Amino acid sequence: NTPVASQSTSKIWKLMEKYLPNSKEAIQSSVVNHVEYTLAKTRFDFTLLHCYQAVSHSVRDRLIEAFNDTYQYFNNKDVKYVYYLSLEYLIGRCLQNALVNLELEGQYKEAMLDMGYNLESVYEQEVDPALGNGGLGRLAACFLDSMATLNYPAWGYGLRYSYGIFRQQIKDGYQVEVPDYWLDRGNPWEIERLDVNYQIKFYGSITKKVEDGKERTIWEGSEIIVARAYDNPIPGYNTFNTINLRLWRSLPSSEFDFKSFNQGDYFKALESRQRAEFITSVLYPNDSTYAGKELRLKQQYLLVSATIQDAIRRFKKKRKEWKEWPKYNALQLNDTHPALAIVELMRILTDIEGLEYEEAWEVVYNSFAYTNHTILPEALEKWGVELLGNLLPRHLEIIYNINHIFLEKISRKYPNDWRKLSTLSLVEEGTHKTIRMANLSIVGSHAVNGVAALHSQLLTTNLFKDFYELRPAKFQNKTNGVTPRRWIRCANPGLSALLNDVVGSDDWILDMDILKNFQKIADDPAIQNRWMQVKRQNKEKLYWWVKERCGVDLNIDSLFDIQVKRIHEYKRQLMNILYVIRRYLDIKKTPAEERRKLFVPRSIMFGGKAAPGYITAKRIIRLVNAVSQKVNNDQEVGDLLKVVFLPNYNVSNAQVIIPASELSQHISTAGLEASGTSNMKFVMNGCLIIGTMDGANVEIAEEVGEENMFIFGARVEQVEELRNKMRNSNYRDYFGPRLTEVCDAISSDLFGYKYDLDALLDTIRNKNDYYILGADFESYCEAQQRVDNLYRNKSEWTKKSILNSLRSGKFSSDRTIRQYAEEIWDLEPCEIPNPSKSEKER
Ligand code: OAK
Repeated sequence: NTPVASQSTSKIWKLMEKYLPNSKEAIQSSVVNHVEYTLAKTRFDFTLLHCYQAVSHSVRDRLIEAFNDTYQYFNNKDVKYVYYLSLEYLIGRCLQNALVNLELEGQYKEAMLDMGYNLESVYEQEVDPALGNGGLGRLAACFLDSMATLNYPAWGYGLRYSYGIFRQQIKDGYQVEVPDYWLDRGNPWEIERLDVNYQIKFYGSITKKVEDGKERTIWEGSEIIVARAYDNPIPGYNTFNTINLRLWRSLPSSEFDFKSFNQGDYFKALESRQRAEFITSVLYPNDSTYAGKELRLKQQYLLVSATIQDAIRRFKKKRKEWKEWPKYNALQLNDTHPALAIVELMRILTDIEGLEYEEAWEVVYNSFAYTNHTILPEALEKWGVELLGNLLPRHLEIIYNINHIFLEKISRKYPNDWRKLSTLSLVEEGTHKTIRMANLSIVGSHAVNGVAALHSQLLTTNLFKDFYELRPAKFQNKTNGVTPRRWIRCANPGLSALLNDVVGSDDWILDMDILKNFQKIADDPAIQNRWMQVKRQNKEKLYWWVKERCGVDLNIDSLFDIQVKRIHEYKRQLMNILYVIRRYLDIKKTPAEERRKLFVPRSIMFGGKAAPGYITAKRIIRLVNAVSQKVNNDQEVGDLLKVVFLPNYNVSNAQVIIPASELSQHISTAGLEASGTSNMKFVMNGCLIIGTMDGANVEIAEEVGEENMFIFGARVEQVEELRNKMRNSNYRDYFGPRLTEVCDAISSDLFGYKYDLDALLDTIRNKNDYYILGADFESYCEAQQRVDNLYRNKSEWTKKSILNSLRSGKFSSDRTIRQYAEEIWDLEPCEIPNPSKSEKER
């Protein structure tokens, strides 16, 4: 890092002070230049893929200008940063999003059309970076968009997995997982930072040394690898601010194999280099379940250690006192996955920087905050002490230390309360002793939040009750949100144009709450008509998508009824498909001439991935496909009922599916879905929800009005009692005849696959029906009847659709991020001056 001589610096500054112009000609020449000089393709022969790559590079050039200026400006202003730490980011495709946020989509569309390319086909060339499982990863991506848009000084930190979540194929009705090597055509968006590398240590031993009467601990790792930074610019909308998502990739370090090379074992040395690269190779494909594998712990520590080192390097450049750290840094833990960051910062402060334990704790405690994303017990991370102590011996020691000091305080406050002591402890005793990462996260953070009002309340009354009683002020709620840029502006251009006309500007993109002022349009027949036209166009797009991928011909006039999310028992896709069968049996029982009077034609679609080892979830997919095969080929039923499984649900497919949907299902057992975020996307896009009073559905009902949703099922307070009732009775008694008949039909082999499907049904027939499908089924059927009744009245349906959309303002992630910034991070926005329009229009 040799400084450049000041004279040449000013020369360079002169050369760099001009920004890329945005005229059609300038865009075209930058694209063509990239075809020739970046891709080394001839102008006379380049494919659509090359076109996508060149266009992306030309957009990236613009992002880089803004990105470098942004952090330079933040640095000059000496601002406080938030560091968002997450093992997952589901950012989705970048090109359209970047163009929309830079407000250049129109210019690029025209420039490309002039060169003979349709920009939408160019978009389709992009792979969807899928470095996450589901809700938690997508939330992180929405948050980055809002942090950039609202000009917050922020950094996202994560891992650059070579393989994202698997691609889901359906073969003979079963899910098949195909590896997602998403980088095989390169990634024009990322910037590899050859000069940003940090050493990461594993294993080894600790020694204690006494220096000047003070004990010092030295941890010597026996395996050393390197984490290298890959930067991904995240542009804000309607601002020049562009922030960074920094993803780490593991690489071998020269120190790592020094020994083996010296011992002359060449192949062994190469093997160990490959092991280092393997760490960031694969994303663990489990959603809300804990795997407990050493490789996963290595991933977590790599993220944590590299990020903390990076943050410290930045902090030290300003040479501030350690006690000033919390004034300049907020660290947000996206669930417990990066919780070791608390311990890593403690280790560096005490072992390396020489701070006293209490001083270090002040620094750590006041900068960290933790978000919980689930109360499912199977998701709670608990690392075995042997595993943790072997991989990170010093970290385990520090955890014991934190726990010791914490429990001492507890026993002073609650003498002889052994129950409290054992529930609050960071250590779970037993034959297999473990470290509870949630307890560590709570103890080490000054703020803890849930992701919807109901969820946050359940944290304080159930899962974290004792912690809440200890420090109630620490516990907060931050209801999730989603970005209207990707989920309306990009995904639903028709609706965006309509909203622009209604509002008279596109101000709603930054302020969704203003839509509330236009509720009177919901009754306007002309608007209703246009609203229906937009929905129909979106349905047509999905129609072709389904025809091409599933070979099913849907009736565009049928009600598009959709449930897309990870497949999980608590989300109750099983209840949905059992109802589909109920409907099928009812149609078959009805005389042909009465069928159309009694049943609204429906196209019921399911989509979502099952974790590869989750057998019950895979059987649910098998059942959906078995029903689909039977029903879709039944001539008698025709277009009254179609059932489709939409393969490989991901962000880019969601952008087609959500705007086309009319009814969407969010039907988890009350209390089990922390928030849900697709429910918000559906509502924004004018979709009606059939759902339980769970997660953010409760707040959606508050905003849009219960009369504009189809709410059913047991409330949270009733669930336990229903479970107890069922435990002592035969399933035939509490299922009732309608659900029993459905189960009997499946067991009679009506749909084939008897072995798998009986095993699936046994999860509700003989395993106590933990998710209370049996108890909620009748109320679900009634809600479905209300759906049919309303859909017959197009105008009433459309009115509710409009109101859903106009009242969804609360669920913009802009609102959520403002709350985090003000109530947890204590963070001020910092907007960089926008280079003048005249400069850019040259
Ligand atoms: C994933 C792994 C471990 C723990 C939680 C998750 C997760 O994805 N949780 C989901 O987070 C979303 C964002 O907060 C919520 O909307 C979902 O309800 C929740 O299941």
